[in-house]
This record gives sequence, structure tokens and C-alpha cells, in this order.
Amino acid sequence: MAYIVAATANLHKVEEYRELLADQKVELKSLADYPNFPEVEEDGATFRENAAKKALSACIYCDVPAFADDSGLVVDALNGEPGIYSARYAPTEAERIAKVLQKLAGQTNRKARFVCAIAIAANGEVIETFEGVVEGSIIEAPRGANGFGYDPIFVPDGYTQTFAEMPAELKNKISHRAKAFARALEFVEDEMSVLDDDF
Ligand code: ITT
Repeated sequence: MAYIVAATANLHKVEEYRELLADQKVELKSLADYPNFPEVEEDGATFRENAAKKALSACIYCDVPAFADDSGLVVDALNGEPGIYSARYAPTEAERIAKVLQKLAGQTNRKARFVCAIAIAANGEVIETFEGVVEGSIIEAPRGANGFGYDPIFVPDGYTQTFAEMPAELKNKISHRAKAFARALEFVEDEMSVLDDDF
């Protein structure tokens, strides 16, 4: 079976991608299958740039089509923080959440969004990048144990549960990653020849 590499070291992302690819005839590998893959420095100025760099590095290193996402939480009242620095905002997940909540203390504007850029690379070049966004707000204290990252403090618009309270199937229908991935998949289905039947 053809396979594609998800260029991520984040096992939560891999888990989400496995579900999103469940109906596809393609085997998903991840960087866990390439333990010597060197870490990619995420020095881009945008989600798209970082996603492209990660996908291209993996495609070249693994010599198969690869995709990567760069994603994060963008909070309006914090001028877009943590944004592309979401993974590095503080040393641990709990501290990252605490930092956002502390900076938002007393703030009535809780508007935020998760953004996900997915880049696909094949045959040594970046083919395309796609973006998905889910709008929502930041609550006062964490709720829920599912998901990862900032999920316990993010309630998507139109819902009352945080991403961490929702079943994974629901998050995977409405999330930034699901939206970006649906666009990527549509592109791949339309442009299969670009991927030389490797996909
Ligand atoms: P890779 O670069 O190896 O894929 P990473 O975790 O470092 O793994 P990013 O650089 O894209 O990935 O950083 C994304 C961070 O944004 C992630 O660590 C979370 O803190 C946050 N984030 C992204 N998507 C999220 C989601 O669906 N739920 C909660 N937090 C998310």
C-alpha cells in the first residue's frame, strides 16, 4: 500500500491524522518511524512557512511524499500570541495554559482561534499549503482531559464544551486541523498525478 509521512513528532497530531485518514487507502507513517530524522528549526514567520519547511525536510529525508502542519492558538487580546510560538510559549503544557490565562486575567475580550497550516511536499518540493481556522473563545479555567495543548481552555463558537471535553470524533469534524486537512485531501484527490501515484 502507498504511504505518506506525517512530518510531526507530536503523537497527538498523528492520532488525529490517523482518524482523519481512516477512510483513505493510504498508510500513515510519522517521524516515529524515522527516529534519526533531525529536528527542523521552525524559524519561519508564518504557520505556512514553518509547515512548508517541516514537510520538505521530511520528504527529502524519507524520500516519500510528506505533509506537515504548523498550528497554534491566536488570541486577539494578546495581539495574536502565542501564535507560531504556541508550542514554545512556556516549558510545559500546563504552564502554557497558565500563561495564557494569566495574561488574559480581567480581560473581557476572550476571542481566539486555532489556526492550522498544512504543507504537502513530494518529489523534493513543496506542492501546496492549506489553512484551516476554527473561531472560539478562551474560558477562565481549564476543563476536560481529551485532546492536547490548549484544548482545555478553548471553546469553539457554537458549542459549550471545550475541545478537551468533546469526544475526539467531534473535535476532528470541526477543528482547524480537520478543515486544513479536508482542503489538502481534496487537492490530492483532484491532482493525484502531482504525487506520481505515490500517495
Ligand atoms: P511538530 O512541529 O513536530 O508537528 P509541535 O507540537 O511542535 O509538533 P507546532 O510547532 O505546530 O507542533 O505547535 C503546535 C502547538 O500549538 C501545539 O504544541 C499546541 O500547543 C498548539 N496546538 C496546535 N493544535 C492544537 C490543537 O488541536 N489543540 C490544542 N493545542 C493545539
